[in-house]
Amino acid sequence: MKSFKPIWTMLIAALLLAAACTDTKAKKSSENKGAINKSSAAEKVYVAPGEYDEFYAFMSGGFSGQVSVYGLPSGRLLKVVPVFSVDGEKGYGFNEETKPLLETSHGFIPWDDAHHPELSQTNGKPDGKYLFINGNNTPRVARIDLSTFETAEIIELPNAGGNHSSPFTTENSEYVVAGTRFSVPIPQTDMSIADYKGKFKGSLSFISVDPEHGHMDVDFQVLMPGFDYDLAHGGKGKSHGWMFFTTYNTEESHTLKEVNASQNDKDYIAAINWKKAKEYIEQGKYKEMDSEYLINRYDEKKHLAESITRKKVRVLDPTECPGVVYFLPTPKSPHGVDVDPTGSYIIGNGKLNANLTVHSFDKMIQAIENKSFADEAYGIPVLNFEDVVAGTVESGGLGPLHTEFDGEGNAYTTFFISSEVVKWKLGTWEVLDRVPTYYSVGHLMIPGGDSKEPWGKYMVALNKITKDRYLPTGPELAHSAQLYDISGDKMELILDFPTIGEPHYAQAIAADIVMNRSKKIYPLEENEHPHVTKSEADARVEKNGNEVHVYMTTIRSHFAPDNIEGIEVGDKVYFHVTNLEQDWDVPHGFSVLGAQNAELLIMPGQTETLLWEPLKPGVFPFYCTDFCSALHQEMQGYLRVSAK
Ligand code: CUK
Ligand code: CUA
Repeated sequence: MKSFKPIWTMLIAALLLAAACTDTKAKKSSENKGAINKSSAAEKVYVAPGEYDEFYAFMSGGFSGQVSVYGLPSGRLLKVVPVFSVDGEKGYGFNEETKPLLETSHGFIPWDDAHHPELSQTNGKPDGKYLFINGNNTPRVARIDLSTFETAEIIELPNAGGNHSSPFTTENSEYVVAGTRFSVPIPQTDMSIADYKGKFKGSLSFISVDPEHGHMDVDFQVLMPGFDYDLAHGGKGKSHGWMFFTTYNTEESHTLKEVNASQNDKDYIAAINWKKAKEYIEQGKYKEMDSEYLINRYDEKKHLAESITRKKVRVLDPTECPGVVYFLPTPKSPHGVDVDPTGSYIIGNGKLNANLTVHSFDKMIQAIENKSFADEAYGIPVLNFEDVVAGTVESGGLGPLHTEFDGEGNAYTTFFISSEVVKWKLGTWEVLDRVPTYYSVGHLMIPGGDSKEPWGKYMVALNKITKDRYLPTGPELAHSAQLYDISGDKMELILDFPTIGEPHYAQAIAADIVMNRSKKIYPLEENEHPHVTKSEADARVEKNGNEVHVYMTTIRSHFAPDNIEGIEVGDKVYFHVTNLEQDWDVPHGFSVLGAQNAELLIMPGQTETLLWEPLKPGVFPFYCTDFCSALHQEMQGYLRVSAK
């Protein structure tokens, strides 16, 4: 209990200060707007009409459950990819093909809180194949295929109470990790919340990614003490084979009323030797636990998602598997944990601290070899802080959260409370530069900035609060991204642009890597959808009791069939619409008056299904909802519904 009061007072002071800072900054911003060299900034972000951006940036949508895709440096919004949300624009979560993606062991859940996008990697570099993103609430990890920019898979996590420290990847995406946010009873059981301490548990999931198809599955979990697990990042280079997670609430408090969760002066960074864990798995030193979870995969040939139910998961107990987990004491509720491009330094940002703690991977290995342990926590060795710390950055800021790297030996850290980004030097720990952000920056992103070979050049601050930066839009304002040129010694703010939802984290990659993999059409001859119609001659209506299947085709600019009769009130009508086009950028849409399920948006060569249940007799029009040609407005038809 020693530091209970001071920490609590400090927390309040910090929050008050945050409010004060935001207020003064808000007033200052209009003055500050003049401080920007407008013509030089404009030139740096200007992408001439018809030209492409240099980078793709992928931003999490937070509580929107989506990912948004921007071009950098222009800040132009290119696409919104629905992941954990339904999206009427694309029919995602409404058509029969994508509904299974949102199934969980708790039923159909068309929402989640998406925090961290992470690009798949090859040799420690983003390879442009996939983008992973976590669902924080009902613990899930999604994989977006970057050849189609569509959600290809969503896996649920067993034995987890939320999923925040996720989905960070190893050097070759051998694993994508997911640490529980909250500890819960594992296995789940009905018990008193007050008995949390010592009884609740955490889990860290190691999700394997099949190199050929990208298919995910939970390879194994490491069962952990009942702390909260906040963020993670993979080792690289010399530290490849390790994964680092921050923890907080090592007091195992179940209520904030007593503010117990910030009582300890130091929490831990958990260092997991996953290569060693894998050896234990191969030796069979795991327990198989009953725990149900779903894997929902979209099959690109069948144009259809299917759910697979798993009933068991392999679990490692670190007390029975020595060498897998070590705790590195880290001051003041570490939030972000980031590993520099050489893999030598592990940076833990204690969010209630002003200084940054940098641990040395080499020193950590040395201490482990010397068996120089300070203590243990639930049978897990705790290293001596002095044995592992490489340095401290005296930042002069408040509320450090996240760090990224430019590949030139510099690190950039966000400070949420003092609303700024601080640039500092790895190895000497000296502060080189600082810039204000508007306001309350959370994560920041440098293209490739958490990989072995950052592209550098730009830094994007992802801000929670916009205040006076844009035209007001009622009580709710868009969150905001700010683009800084970091190619010189001084960071230079060059652009503000609004984001969709809360941009917790982002990733960016050189545009050509993704462009070269981007799909233009789905070949019609490869379409294996169970209800495909490959030519207009095969278009037809099949009625079986009260189930009607309409095998429909679209091509500029008509539907076949376009007059449908014989439907009765109470029927279930499935429109299986195949887009016969084989040209890039010619989707067709489909909807019908009274459709209970949004619309379809069908890509060239694809089949999608809309379920419609007519409730009234009459004649109902349907039409194409997506502009496709000069005759788009004529692309329509009629359905006749008779009383039963
Ligand atoms: S968290 Cu949002 S500022 Cu969910 Cu990555 Cu740190
Ligand atoms: Cu087809 Cu508009």
